[in-house]
Amino acid sequence: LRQERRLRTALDRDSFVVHYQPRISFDSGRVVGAEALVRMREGDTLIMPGAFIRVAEEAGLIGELTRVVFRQACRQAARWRQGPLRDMRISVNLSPVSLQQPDFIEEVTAELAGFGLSPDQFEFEITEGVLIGANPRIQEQLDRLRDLGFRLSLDDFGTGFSNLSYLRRLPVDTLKIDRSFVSQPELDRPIVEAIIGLGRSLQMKVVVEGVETGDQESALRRLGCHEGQGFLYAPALPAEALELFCAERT
Ligand code: G
Ligand code: G
Ligand code: MN
Ligand code: NA
Repeated sequence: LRQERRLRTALDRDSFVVHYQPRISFDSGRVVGAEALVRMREGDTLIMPGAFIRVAEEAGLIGELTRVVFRQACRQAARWRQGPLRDMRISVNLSPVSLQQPDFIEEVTAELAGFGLSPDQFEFEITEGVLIGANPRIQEQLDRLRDLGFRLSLDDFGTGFSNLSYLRRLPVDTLKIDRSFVSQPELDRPIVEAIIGLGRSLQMKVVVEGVETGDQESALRRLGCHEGQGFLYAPALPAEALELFCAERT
């Protein structure tokens, strides 16, 4: 309950900041996108999402939090639109709870329109867990998002026991291999190879999270991953720091 009150207060005071972790193409070495990762500001400290996302879901506040994050991401995309980062695609994490909210799609399309942005500048990351129940409502919402032009990715892939026949019917573009197979403690080659094979045979892009060393990067590239994210490149950064990071890499 105390956690819930902190969250409520933070929402009332608009105390959330979004940081952006770059996603790198293994082909070109360039930044092709960034994942929006929310932090809660309390005084001088930034609280990481692991400490409050679950609370938000349980307290019925995740819809509001997602709205706050998506709005900040839109504001940022609209700024980046004007300069060298104009092609940056922003990935926003979606809780399965948001997908079940009836007006969710109307809200995001209205928000985009308000900023003059188009859906193809955004990707939604959905955790593999949404596949467990093969929920027709979720499938329908994902189809609608895809039809509107949003990209969709399955996050934390490999940890959620997904129903593979259901995976085939989902309008998902990208698999994000969970970082636990990459760097904790080392590359789990058989699992990573299997996921890459699955993704490629379903014509999906395969992105790997948690890339921490150059050796991991070369191995992953050889195995056929398309893009990577991780501390080898950068942690999640404030928007201005991401701009500098991109400027230094090109
Ligand atoms: O920022 P950090 O690396 O600690 O993120 C941990 C996890 O928190 C991420 O893997 C992601 O799943 C989740 N997360 C971060 N930001 C958001 C958000 O805006 N919405 C939701 N639903 N989850 C988020
Ligand atoms: O959406 P997701 O839960 O996967 O969010 C990414 C999380 O992974 C964030 O909490 C981020 O801080 C963390 N992370 C990002 N890159 C790395 C990395 O290279 N190594 C490790 N250990 N964690 C990472
Ligand atoms: Mn994610
Ligand atoms: Na993940």
